Amino acid sequence: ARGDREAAVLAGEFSDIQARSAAWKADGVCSTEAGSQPGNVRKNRYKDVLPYDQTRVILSLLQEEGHSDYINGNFIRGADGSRAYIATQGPLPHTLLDFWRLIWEFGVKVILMACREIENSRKRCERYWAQEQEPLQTGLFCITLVKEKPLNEDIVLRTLKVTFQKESRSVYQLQYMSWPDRGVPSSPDHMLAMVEEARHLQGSGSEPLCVHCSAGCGRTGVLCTVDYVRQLLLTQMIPPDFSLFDVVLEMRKQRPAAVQTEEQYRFLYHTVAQMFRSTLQNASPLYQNLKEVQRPLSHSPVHHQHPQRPGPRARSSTQ
Ligand code: PTR
Ligand code: PTR
Repeated sequence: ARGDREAAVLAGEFSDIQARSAAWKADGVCSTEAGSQPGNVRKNRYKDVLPYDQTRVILSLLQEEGHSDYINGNFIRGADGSRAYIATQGPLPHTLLDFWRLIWEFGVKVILMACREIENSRKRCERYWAQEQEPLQTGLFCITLVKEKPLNEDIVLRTLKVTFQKESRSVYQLQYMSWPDRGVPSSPDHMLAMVEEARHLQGSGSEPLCVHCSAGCGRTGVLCTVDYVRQLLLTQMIPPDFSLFDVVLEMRKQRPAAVQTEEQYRFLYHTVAQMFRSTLQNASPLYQNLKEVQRPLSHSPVHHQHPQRPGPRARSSTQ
């Protein structure tokens, strides 16, 4: 019965999130002008997933050479308020160059990829990385594969060398191979390992992580949220009124459909609960105050007090 209640609460929260996202679009808080411009329409993988103007990534590199500033991607703020993530779609054949302009311009060191090139017999992402003996050239960028190895059964780690105008940089790519779109990974552990490895590779740099799947929404939103909460836990910055609901809502305000399905929201809830538990198990005295915030992970205990709740109509979907 507890599980049923929990599922009902999470379903209610998720439908609130969807109602709020829809309202932001309707009243222009989140607009999608740039993505609808005639020259940009064909750069969107899915015509119903356009980046919000308010947070969209604007490219300047190579603009003078006549390339546009547009890519279907959004900045998402991290736990410390900085531009911690770039959430973007899996590149198309004709946006490969834009993708590498983005990686280069924003100094991205680590790319997290949560889809495969082909899923359900449909192309989901153009291969933008190189294979052994097969460098990839796009515009002035040359990409070679330095190393490829499994991180665990679900994840591959590639080390790429990217050269642009005589300068070379290493870029790491972690690809989650078995996470169905609209679905969830089979367990949180490998995904958590992916996020940990990404942060390890990132080192002390403050460049954004580039996170993408096919649309750059559902799975991408899950990964960004997990990393966000991990950073909160690591820096011991869990706010007293922490709620997953608020974190996901913030993601949604910055990238359309971030965390796309109720199942993904439920999965996140359990993953985050697990992260809190293991933090507490390894608790140093400094973490003791976290015991206070472990319970109200879900927003519902203070449902009626939230100042920005949608009206009772949205809430009644919980019943
Ligand atoms: N129009 C597409 C759809 O059929 O749902 C857009 C879409 C595709 C949205 C995949 C999300 C998708 O999942 P993800 O963001 O995890 O790639
Ligand atoms: N085409 C997909 C779907 O309908 O499920 C993807 C999608 C979902 C696109 C939701 C946009 C969405 O908007 P919102 O952010 O309001 O949920």
